[in-house]
Amino acid sequence: MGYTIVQKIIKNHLVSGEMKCGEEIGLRIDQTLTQDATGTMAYLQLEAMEIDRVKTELSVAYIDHNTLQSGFENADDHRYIQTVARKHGVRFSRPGNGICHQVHLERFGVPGKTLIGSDSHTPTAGGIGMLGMGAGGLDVAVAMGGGAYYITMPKNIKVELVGKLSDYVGAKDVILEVLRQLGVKGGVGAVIEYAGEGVKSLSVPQRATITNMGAELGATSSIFPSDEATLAFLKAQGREADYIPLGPDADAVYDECYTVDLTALRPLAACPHSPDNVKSVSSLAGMKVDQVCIGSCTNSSLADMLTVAKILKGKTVHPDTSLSISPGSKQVYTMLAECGALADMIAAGARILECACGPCIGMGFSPKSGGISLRTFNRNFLARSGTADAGVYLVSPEVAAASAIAGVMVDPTTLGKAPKVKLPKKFTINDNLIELPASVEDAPCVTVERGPNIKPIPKGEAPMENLECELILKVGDNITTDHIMPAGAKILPYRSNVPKLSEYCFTVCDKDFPERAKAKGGGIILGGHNYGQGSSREHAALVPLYLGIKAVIAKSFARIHMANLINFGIVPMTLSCEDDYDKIAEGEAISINGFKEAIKSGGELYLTTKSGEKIALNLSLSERQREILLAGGTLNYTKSKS
Ligand code: MIC
Ligand code: SF4
Repeated sequence: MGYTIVQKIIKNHLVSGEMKCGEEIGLRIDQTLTQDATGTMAYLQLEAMEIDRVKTELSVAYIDHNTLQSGFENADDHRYIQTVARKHGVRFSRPGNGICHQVHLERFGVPGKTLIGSDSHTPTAGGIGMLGMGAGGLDVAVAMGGGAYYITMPKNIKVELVGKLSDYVGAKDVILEVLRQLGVKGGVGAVIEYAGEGVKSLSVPQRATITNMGAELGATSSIFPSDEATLAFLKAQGREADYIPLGPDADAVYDECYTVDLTALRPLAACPHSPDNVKSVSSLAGMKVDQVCIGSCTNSSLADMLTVAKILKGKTVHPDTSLSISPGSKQVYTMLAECGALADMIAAGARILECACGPCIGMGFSPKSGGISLRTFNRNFLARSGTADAGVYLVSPEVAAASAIAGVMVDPTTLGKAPKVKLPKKFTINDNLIELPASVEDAPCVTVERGPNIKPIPKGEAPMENLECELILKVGDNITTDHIMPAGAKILPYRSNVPKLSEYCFTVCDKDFPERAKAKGGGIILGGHNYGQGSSREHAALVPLYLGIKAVIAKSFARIHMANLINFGIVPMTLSCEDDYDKIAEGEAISINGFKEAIKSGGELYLTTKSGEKIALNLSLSERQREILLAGGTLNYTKSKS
């Protein structure tokens, strides 16, 4: 039996476990990336593990999320990351160089290699045939130290692309269609491989838009073959030496197969508040639009930006609509300026932002009360934009630009012939904002600078023999990490300050939660399906840990969040019978006898409510994960092993 693309990469990087679907496997990691909102924690943990120099082929620290700097906090964190990177052998991508995933694709991604990043959209690298996976900062720190990265051996989903995209239909519409078909849980436990004749017609940045938003399917990763389009992209980046051809074997077997007919596809939009709430743009046409934001790691490539510039050229943004544009990288920004497209955007009235995440993570540009915002981004979770009652629609750059001019949602296929953009064969290459680390000899002389914003990381504790506490919060399905630990301009500056962050924990769902958790000394949380979907932020585990949360019971967990809970010693358990969810009420006192023993032995586990109801729980964990929980988290575990 032949191998799929991902199976080939896994086979070449396997350090432990068997390639059997559902089994835990350990992978050698070639490259890592961090961004600043998760990076401080990752490097604090690297230091705590006493790793002097990273052992990967390449590790890069990006500054792209917290660039508003409305106080000293972000600048403190940036300086810490810069100096710690310099000392420990990590390249540093300075603020202004662009969004981690876009820059990594342009300058560092290599087909056939493995990459983990402390950001859930690391699978963007799958656009270049690289196995990119989002991970918690602690897992990235372990990988920087040469340790393996552990995942569950995924199943393989094939998405066959047939035909060719029509005018005004883009890569965003392809992934929105996949989201429509599979839903936000459809990729859990799986990798998505794109195949079929339609692949050829898609450029690497288009492919990267699709693999980027594979994160919204809950997939472990998404990947395209490495072919002529990959070679052309690498050539344009002056990196053809990194090219290898890579595709599945002819007899590769997939667990599930889906088809997307590119020719039949029409512009789509993900409606509030979930990326899989997909409708046709034509059905929404005419809806008043208050704001349009173009950019993010999903749609900020040169081709996307040039298309937008062509649509805007000679026009003016509607008076009732505000348009922001953030190019994805310094390379894109520079090339837009060089060819004059930037002038067309400015002339049309676009508000040009720096090349960073910006509005995507609520760093400015929040919509008005009850406003409608069209965004070329990847997430439209409740309150993520910074305005809790705003409605965010995720659309392609074509829909976004056309709607910004009209002031209402426009189906661009009604506008006649689409503008054609021609990409240069060679891109402008200038890596002057990527700082190389100090040499091994000079590294000991580098002083790591720590500002007052950087507070110690809370420590996990070994589990109690028996657990007696309160069910302190009960939430529903698809709770995102933006619910658990919101981001945005007011909160993001405290990513290195867990005590301060804790004041905002779960406030999207329940504004009294932080106070209640503090007063009661913590407890247990009960969730529905796909608990913890979305970002890789380990703060969604660290902050509950700080508030005394000992365990989370859910119908099912999202992959990265479950790994983060275990890393910090919070025990993730599932309900053996989903209907039991209704039998436990918030505020109820509960007990779990033999809690520690069950973690040790893997035996059965029962929760007893005060009213005497007995509820069966599952702890489906690997031996390694049990040991981590018994040690009170990965830091303690790693120390005990060394
Ligand atoms: C996101 O898009 O939600 C983020 C912000 O990039 C997160 C990381 C973070 O919370 O810092 C992610 O996707 O992992
Ligand atoms: Fe940044 Fe948004 Fe991409 Fe997250 S999804 S990395 S916030 S641009």
